[in-house]
Amino acid sequence: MAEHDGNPLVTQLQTLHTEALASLAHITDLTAVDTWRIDYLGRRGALTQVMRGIGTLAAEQRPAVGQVSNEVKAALEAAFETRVADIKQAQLTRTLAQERIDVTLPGVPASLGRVHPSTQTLREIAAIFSDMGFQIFDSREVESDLYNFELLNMPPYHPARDMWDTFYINERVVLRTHTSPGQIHAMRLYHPEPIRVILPGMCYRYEAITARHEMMFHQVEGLAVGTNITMADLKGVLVTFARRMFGDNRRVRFRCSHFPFTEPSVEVDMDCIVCNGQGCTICKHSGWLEILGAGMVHPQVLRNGGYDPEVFSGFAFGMGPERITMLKYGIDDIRYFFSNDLRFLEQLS
Ligand code: FA5
Repeated sequence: MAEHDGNPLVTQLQTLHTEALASLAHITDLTAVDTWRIDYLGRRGALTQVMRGIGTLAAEQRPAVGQVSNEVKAALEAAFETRVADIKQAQLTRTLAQERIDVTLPGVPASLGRVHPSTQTLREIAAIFSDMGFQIFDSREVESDLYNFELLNMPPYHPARDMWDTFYINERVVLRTHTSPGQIHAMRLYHPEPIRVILPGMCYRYEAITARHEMMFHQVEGLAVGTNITMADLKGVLVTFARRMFGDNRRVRFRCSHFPFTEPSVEVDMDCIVCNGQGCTICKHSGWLEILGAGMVHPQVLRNGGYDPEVFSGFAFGMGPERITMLKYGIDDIRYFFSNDLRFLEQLS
């Protein structure tokens, strides 16, 4: 460039070159370096401004000054590229130093899905009854008032309806409060053949949630209809169930009760698994824990299902798998089942 000294444009270009390189040397981040590029090399940048002056020179001066300006431009562009590469490299070095991976740290365990405790109990119950010849019958969760109450011997305004606090969809449709309406569906489907089914499923009650009561819980209904079925069959089936579910030495007792759809009706207790019948806080010092409601199918219910009560008889029972799981594993609050707390769910699988 020395041969062009004296031309004011060349001097300007040389000054610009020195200044630009000096300011680039202080830049350490990518945003600032881009601003530098716009300031010096952009369409309205300092170099472009100076280069515009070339047009005003005498024709014979233009090629030489033009060449100088191109050299300055190429030098600044190269300096820019080098600076960007340096900044990126410095950033990478910093990141690598800061985010060093400690390969000796323990890995993050992969969480595996599990079967929900209620489903496990439902499967266990189903396996026990299937060994006794019961098949699974699925019934609907949204029921008519007719099936949930009337055909089970509870006409409108019958006081026994108060036993089941009900979610009404409308005047005639409810969320089933128990699995018993499935009895009528099964009977109407199979009559006059004999029946041996269990009906597992979700039930809903409009009641206050407590440690023993949920609004949404499972039940497993059992129903056997045939000729010569007696209370002894019911007892045999339920004692077998209790011993398979809770252990061979379990004692079971039948207590008088009342359900409008069974006659006679019983509630079935098992000796307390916590204190072995000695009396403790879990069994309220009675030595016994209630496990289900049951009875002989009421003649009117048999009739509603299409069976002649003079020829057919049957037994039915209804149990709550969550309560059974609570008894089996000493769980003191039913709310754990549907609150999705992994600390609870992981303990039971
Ligand atoms: C009934 O629902 C009758 N349908 C059972 C029955 C069937 C009797 C066939 C005779 C013949 P109960 O309301 O007692 O009965 O409920 C039966 C079981 O469901 C209870 O023993 C309990 O284990 C469970 N259960 C009832 N209400 C709740 C609730 N709010 N939360 C959790 N489990 C419940």
